[in-house]
Amino acid sequence: MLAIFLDPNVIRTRFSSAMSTMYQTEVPQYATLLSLVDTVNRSVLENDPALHARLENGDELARLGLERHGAIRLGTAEELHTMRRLFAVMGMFPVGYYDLSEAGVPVHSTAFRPVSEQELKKNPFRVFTSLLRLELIDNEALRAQASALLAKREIFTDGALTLIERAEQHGGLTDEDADRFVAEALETFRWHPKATVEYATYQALHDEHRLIADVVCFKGPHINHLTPRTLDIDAVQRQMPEAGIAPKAIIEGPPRRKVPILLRQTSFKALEEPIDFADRHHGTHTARFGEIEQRGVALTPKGRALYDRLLTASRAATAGLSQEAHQQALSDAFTDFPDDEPTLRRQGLAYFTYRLSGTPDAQGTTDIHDIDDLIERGLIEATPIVYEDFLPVSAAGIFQSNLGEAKAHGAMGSGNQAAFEAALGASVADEFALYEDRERASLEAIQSALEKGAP
Ligand code: OOG
Ligand code: NI
Repeated sequence: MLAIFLDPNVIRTRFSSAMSTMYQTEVPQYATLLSLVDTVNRSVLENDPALHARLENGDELARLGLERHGAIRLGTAEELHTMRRLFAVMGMFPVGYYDLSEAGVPVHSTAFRPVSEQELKKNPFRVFTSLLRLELIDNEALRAQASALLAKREIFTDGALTLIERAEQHGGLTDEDADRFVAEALETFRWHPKATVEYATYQALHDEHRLIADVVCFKGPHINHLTPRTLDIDAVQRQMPEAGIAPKAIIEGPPRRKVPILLRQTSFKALEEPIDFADRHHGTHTARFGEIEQRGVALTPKGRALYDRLLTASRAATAGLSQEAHQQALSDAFTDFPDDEPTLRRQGLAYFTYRLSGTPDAQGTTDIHDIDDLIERGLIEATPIVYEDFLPVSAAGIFQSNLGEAKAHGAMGSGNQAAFEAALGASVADEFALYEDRERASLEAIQSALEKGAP
C-alpha cells in the first residue's frame, strides 16, 4: 500500500500551534501580549473597513492571530545542520544571512521559512535561527570550556532524529508520524529550569557575554520568543504598560508611514526566571520575551540601500530619545523616502506583483514594457509584495534589549557566510532573488496571457 503523506504546510501549522500553546503556558506574559494584540487588531479592523475587506479578500483574516515567527540560538555546526533537516520536514528553508557580530552579538543567523507565496499564505510561521560564534570570544579558556560543554549535549530526541530520517528517505510523513514528529520536535524548544553547569561556570560565561551563557548552559535551545502580527504596532507599544507588560524602549525599524515598508518590531523585556544550577545553587536567568511585528512592502536593493542610509543618518538625531520623540525624529529622517505606491514602484524602490485587471483593447496590446501606461489604462494592477524576512539592525536591537543593557559590546568582527553555510550544509537563499522572481513571474504570466488573448 502506498503511504499517504501529510502536506508539510499542515505539519508546520501543527508545530507552530503546539509551540504557541507551550509558550503561553511557560510564559503567561506572552498570553497577555497575545490578547492585547487581538484587542488592538479588532479595533483597527472595526475602524478601517477598507483594510478589513483587503485582508478578507487576501484570505489573511483567519491567520491574523497566528504567530509569524519565533527565535532560537544554537551552539554548534552539527546542531544547525540537524535543525535545517528538522525544519525541512515542515517546509521551512534557510533564507538570508544575518551578521550580528557588527552589533556586538557573537552570532550569525538565517531565517527558516516557507518560500513560496502559497506556502506563506497557508502558514507564515518562520524561525530566526542563530549560531553562536565561539571564535569571536577572546578568552581562550572559556572558549574551550564552552565548546566542551556543547560537545556533550544532544538537543534532539531519538524519536525526532528517527522521524527526520524517515521523512527524508520516504519523501514525507504520514498523519500519525507527523503528530509524533511535532511532539518530539517540540522537546528541543522547551525551557529547562535546570542548568547543566555549576553556578560559577554560568557566571564566568555570563560575564564574558550573556548570550554565551544562554546558549551553553542549558540542555537545549529554548524558544526565546514568539511574535504575532499586529495591525497597529504603535498602539500595542503604548498599551503594553497598562496591560502590565514592560516594553523595550523603542520600536525597531522604519517609522510609521502611509505605505508601510519592511518590518517594524517591538518586544517586552525578557523575564528573570528561577534556575537550579548543577551545584544546587538557586539563581536566575533572563532569556525569554514576547515580540510583535508589523510588515510592509519588500524593498529592492536600491530601496534597501536608501533605507539603510536614512536609518544610519537618523542615528545621531534619535539617540537616547523616548519612544514618541524617537518616532518623530525618525519620521523626519525618512522624508526623502517616497511614501506612495506609484512612486515606490516607478523609482524601483519596492517589489510589486502585477495582474491583468482589464481586457486588452482592439489594437491588441502585446507589449508590457510600458507598465505605467498599462496601469493608467486600467489594464494592469500592481500590488506590493510583503517583506517576509528580517533586518539585522533591528534584530541586534531586539537581542540587545533582551541581553540586558548592563554591558554594551562593540563590534566583534565581520560576517562569515561561507562558514555559516558550511555548518548548515546548504546555502541560504537570497531574499532579494525570491522577491524579484515573484515580480518577474507575474509579468511573464501577463505577457503570455496578452499574447494568447490578443485579437
Ligand atoms: C533573535 C532576535 C532577532 C527578530 O525578530 O529580529 C529577532 C534572538 O534574540 O535570538 O527575533
Ligand atoms: Ni523576533
